Amino acid sequence: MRLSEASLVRLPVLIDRPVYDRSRVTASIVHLGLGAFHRAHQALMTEAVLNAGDLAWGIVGAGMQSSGMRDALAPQDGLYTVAEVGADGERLRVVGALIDLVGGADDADKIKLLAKMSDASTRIVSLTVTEKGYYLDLATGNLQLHAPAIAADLAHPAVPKTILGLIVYALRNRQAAGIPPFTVLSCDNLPNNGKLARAAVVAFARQVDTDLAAWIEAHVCFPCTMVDRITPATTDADRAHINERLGLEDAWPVVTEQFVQWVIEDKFSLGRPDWTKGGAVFSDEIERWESMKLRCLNGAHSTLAYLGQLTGRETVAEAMNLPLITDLLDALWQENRAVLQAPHGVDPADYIEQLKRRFRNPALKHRTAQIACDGSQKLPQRLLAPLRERIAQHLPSPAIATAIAAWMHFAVKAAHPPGATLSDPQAADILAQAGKSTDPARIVDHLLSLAQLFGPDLPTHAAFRAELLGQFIALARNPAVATASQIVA
Ligand code: CS2
Repeated sequence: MRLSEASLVRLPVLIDRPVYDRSRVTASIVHLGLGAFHRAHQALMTEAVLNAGDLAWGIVGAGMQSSGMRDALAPQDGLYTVAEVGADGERLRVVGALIDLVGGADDADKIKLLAKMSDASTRIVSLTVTEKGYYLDLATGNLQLHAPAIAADLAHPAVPKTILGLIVYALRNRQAAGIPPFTVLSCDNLPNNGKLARAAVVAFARQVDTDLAAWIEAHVCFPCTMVDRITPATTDADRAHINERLGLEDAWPVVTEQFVQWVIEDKFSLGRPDWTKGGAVFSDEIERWESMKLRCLNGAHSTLAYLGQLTGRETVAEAMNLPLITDLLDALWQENRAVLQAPHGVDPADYIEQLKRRFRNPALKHRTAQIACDGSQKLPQRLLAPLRERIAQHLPSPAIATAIAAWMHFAVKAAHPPGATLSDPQAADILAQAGKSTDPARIVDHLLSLAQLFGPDLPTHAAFRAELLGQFIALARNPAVATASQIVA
């Protein structure tokens, strides 16, 4: 029997479920990018608000790419299970915060979504669309005006498909109807995510109507947030195990760790839920929280993912058993700490010890291949930002250089033999550069020439280039690391 409102009574008593009347909840948050992460993080914090009796904050969840999530959850009345797992067991809860679901990529879905966003009932539009969903050139901060999806949204305002088109056209409808704007809440792993979201939205709006762009700049709030919860893609084994415990069928449960953190800048124009009920923190120190998390957690994750891929480690926990990787992570954290401004009250040493425990979580099957995706979108804020700060202080960065070299080997392996794929929005450019030569110095120079990734400064920095090349060659010669056999090192 399927999990649903009607079947909730059959759940084993120890499994948490909504304690509020879902039919009385108002749908005032539209969430774009309905994946596992949102459901394990912001939706769960919102569930705590609803459970505490404030029914003004239900979520309408929208998948941006496909209707898969809606098709899985609609027959369940939007209900789904979160399994929080750790070495000492697991806790299951059924979450009711998603009170409506709007489709996928079809025109009809997007028209419905635009209408809901334009409606006065929508007070917050939150986002988890990954780095590439903002269509920003991360090296320059410019909007990718020529990206086909952006060009299509500028040409077809009635059926926008990107977050930028949806937000700008919904705000235009609201402005025309005299409805105040919603707050745009970015929950993606980008530094100053609210500021980047604002820059992308305003740049898109300028192409539509400069008055509208000015109105957005003057009236729309874009709070910054730091989000953290390691949430791998759900596997069939997860599904089978959870369904057995539920005694009901949940088509798309979420498995996540026990740790959760959400730090939010308190800047909302139409009110907000009291997410502190779920453990969130409102703070003015977002930049420090974000950069510590992006560099220490995500930077280590990417390092571990590329080296894990090169050493045949399928999961993060497996990679944490390899001294080659853990030694490198220790060195990487040292390099980060030298330029880190931690939030007040946080001891970076404790934070890093906690990260090690989280990465070793034996109950999470977090695939290195998943984290290795979209490197071009992740390296700038995770590895290149601390690198640039160290360069400015004339400090060498062998660990960061090794991490970048590991990404380069990962790209070269994907380019040999030609025809292989790389999951990255810039795959074509990366593979073209990675496949041009078999000589280490040339490979490093070709890949460094990717200006959207490395900017104008890094390729011309002789000391950094030498450090990177040295680490690239060292990895090619390391017998534990399987690099492309074509490389003549
Ligand atoms: C990971 C993140 O896939 C990735 O790039 O580094 O999704 C990471 O698990 C989360 O940011 C943890 O909060």
